[in-house]
Amino acid sequence: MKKKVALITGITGQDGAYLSKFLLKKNYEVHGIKRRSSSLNTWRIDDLYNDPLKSKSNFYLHHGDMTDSLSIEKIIKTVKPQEVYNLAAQSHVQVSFEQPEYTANTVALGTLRILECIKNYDKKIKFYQASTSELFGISKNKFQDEQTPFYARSPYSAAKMYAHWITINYREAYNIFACNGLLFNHESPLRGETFVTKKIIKSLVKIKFGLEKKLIIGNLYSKRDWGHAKDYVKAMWLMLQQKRPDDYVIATGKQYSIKFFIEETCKALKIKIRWIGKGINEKAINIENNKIIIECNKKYFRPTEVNNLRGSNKKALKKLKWKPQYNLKYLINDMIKYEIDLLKS
Ligand code: NAP
Ligand code: F7E
Repeated sequence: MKKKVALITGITGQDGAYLSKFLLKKNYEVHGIKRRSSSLNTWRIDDLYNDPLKSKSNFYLHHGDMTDSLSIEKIIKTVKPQEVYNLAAQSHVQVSFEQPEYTANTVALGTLRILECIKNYDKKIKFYQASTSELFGISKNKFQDEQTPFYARSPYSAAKMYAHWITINYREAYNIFACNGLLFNHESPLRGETFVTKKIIKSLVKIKFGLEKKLIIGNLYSKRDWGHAKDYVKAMWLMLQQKRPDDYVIATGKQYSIKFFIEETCKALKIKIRWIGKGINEKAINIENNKIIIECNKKYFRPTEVNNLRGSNKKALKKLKWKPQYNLKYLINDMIKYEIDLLKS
């Protein structure tokens, strides 16, 4: 049987790496768009690229950029994919306040560029859009689901809002099989270093081994619904295997604060801490040596924050038969193990 062909934008990112592995296991031919950078940006997928047994003829990379429609068009026409997973983005919420125009260009217009190419070149291509729980912003609902109203709280969220609606519009206007995955935060050992979970784990592991003195953090009290990226890429694929295109919330339904995530990481690393102070002066002391190891800094607070996210995965459970396999404890231990192995090597 002929192999299915998938094209992934953002293949060098966290989700791109997990999705590539997932699709290669399903015997897909996987193509990815990577942007040119002065230093190598393929460390997350080097094992796929270099391993001749797994990927000799199934894994290909192409230079392109979400801001450059010529490159996107050329790649889609050359690769002739049956499925396109649009994961590329300036994906950091705080950075989007510093680079709002670039964020909009990559995230909002980048999505339009791909959809327009699908519309003009081959309307049978199935399209997955990496939508996000950030669209819910300051929701008062205890759980956010597919019916919860949106409220953008950052340039990132506003750009993703455009991408979300243009995906729905191209589905309705041109009958394209286009789906939005409203994914809640998902993490892994391959998470980017400036996202809060990776930052906490990396820093506390180094503190444990005496290689760093302090973790400097922002808002301890925002709450997130954190899952494992391994689970979430499966949901992306499942959306494109359904009879009809639709939009789905992907979440665990559990919610924890940043402070709780720090406490659980400390427990796993056997670092005993005590919190002192309030607000921006809140700190954590290592009970064993009385040293301050965690401090807050205004620098990491956002102009507008999303305080409270918790998703309802009922629709995904029912229609996609998707269920998360990994809990927060597994996630933390998986991330810690990766950092320790990295230090050892
Ligand atoms: P990530 O690790 O930040 O990866 C982003 C990818 O986009 C990287 O491959 C990056 O390339 C690429 N990229 C950035 N700007 C580009 C441009 N102008 N042209 C081409 N490629 C570009 O993000 P992720 O965590 O894997 O997330 C994947 C997608 O899901 C993103 O769209 C994100 O916004 C969305 N999302 C993520 C979460 C989450 O919790 N992880 C939740 C909901 C939605 P470089 O490697 O060169 O930087
Ligand atoms: O922040 C707080 C921060 O940057 C989580 C992206 O993948 O998920 C991600 O966006 C929370 C926020 O992720 C620090 O204020 C405290 O409340 O890890 P984050 P995010 O903003 O939720 C969504 C679903 C996406 O779509 C995005 O692409 O943690 N926080 N102290 C901090 N955050 C960071 N980064 N650094 C801190 O020092």
